[in-house]
Amino acid sequence: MTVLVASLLFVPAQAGATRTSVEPRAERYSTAIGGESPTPANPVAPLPRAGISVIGGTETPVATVPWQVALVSNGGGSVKDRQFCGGTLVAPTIVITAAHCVLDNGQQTPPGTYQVVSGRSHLNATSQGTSTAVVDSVIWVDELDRPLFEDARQEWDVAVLELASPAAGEPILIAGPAERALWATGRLGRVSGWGVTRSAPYGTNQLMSTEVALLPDLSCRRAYRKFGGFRPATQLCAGRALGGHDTCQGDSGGPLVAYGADGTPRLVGITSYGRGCAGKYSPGVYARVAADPVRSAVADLLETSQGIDAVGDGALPPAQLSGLAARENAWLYLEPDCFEWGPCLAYDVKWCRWTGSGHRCLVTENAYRRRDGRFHCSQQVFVGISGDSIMRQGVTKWQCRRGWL
Ligand code: 4AZ
Repeated sequence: MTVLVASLLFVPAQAGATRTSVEPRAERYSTAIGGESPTPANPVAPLPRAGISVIGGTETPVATVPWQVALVSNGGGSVKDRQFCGGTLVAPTIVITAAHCVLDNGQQTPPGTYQVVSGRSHLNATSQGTSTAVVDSVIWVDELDRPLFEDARQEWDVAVLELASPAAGEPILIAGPAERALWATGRLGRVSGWGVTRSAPYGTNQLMSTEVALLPDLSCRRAYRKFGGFRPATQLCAGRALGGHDTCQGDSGGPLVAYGADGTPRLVGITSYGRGCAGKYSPGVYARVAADPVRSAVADLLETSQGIDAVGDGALPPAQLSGLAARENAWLYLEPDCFEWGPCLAYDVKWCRWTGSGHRCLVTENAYRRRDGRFHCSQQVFVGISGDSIMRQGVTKWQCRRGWL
């Protein structure tokens, strides 16, 4: 096995960066000091949680998302029962997943204790696809060899696995620097996995997927203020305003993918964590894999150690937002009002209509006034959307206070 502990230089200090003063270093399991740790029978066994439910997904053949893989613990029992995380193929023998999927008490789980299952829609259909051994794993650490991923902060939730032989399926590229428009705020991404659904509290046998909107940092800053905080340097916010569609336990490590105008897929996020799953005003958190510092760290590792270019170039975004994206954009525009005017009680998109140049949506909002806690007003707002631009025709806070209904 090649010995490589790459020292990675990266673009420092984005706004909100908290730990980017350290120089992240890729640390391989095979060369990590103290890398040998006792092997738990099931390193990241999914536990059911109250009130969670991926939610809103549909059954998706792996051919639709052929980069999707499952991480499965070695041992007895069904494959489905041993699946603990998702992952994404970025080259035939390279998988990107979440750091928390391969960490146990701050130590990397020995790669010999789990396998990567690829090319398979139904986990228990063992005649489909391939099960491949993992020969090495890489996470990022600080100068004292401490993982940059910590439970309390959930930053740098990224790991790279090296497979013993090529997986089944089709690798995907990470969105490149010139492809930022593909995953601009308000665009949609597809998430997929075998994690928890409303009707399957321990995850599903069949691969599922759904669409989520790529949200501004503000949406997660607000949602995670009292829940560990949101750190946009390495985290990306995505979900649905009204909930109902989301990743959940067991989907971690899997892909968040944006699509170009011609359907070109690009990896933009890694499923990381959330405050429950699919709740209203409670988006999911993804590792921000298509922006620095994470993208350069991953790209440099793959370039240096494998000679692989895992970063895309030249994919253009769709010319228009879809109807679903329009509905989510309506919320993006109104979210600050809904929470700043008082606790947001109710928000709904009544309809969105295509006007020929964009969408026009009718939205209702209700809020309590902070000072007296009384129900204050209900307003209706029109939001017109054309491509990436959004304009609002509606009432102001002051009109609302004067009793406009
Ligand atoms: C989890 O526990 C998890 N809704 C993953 C994603 C989300 C929540 C929880 C996002 O693995």
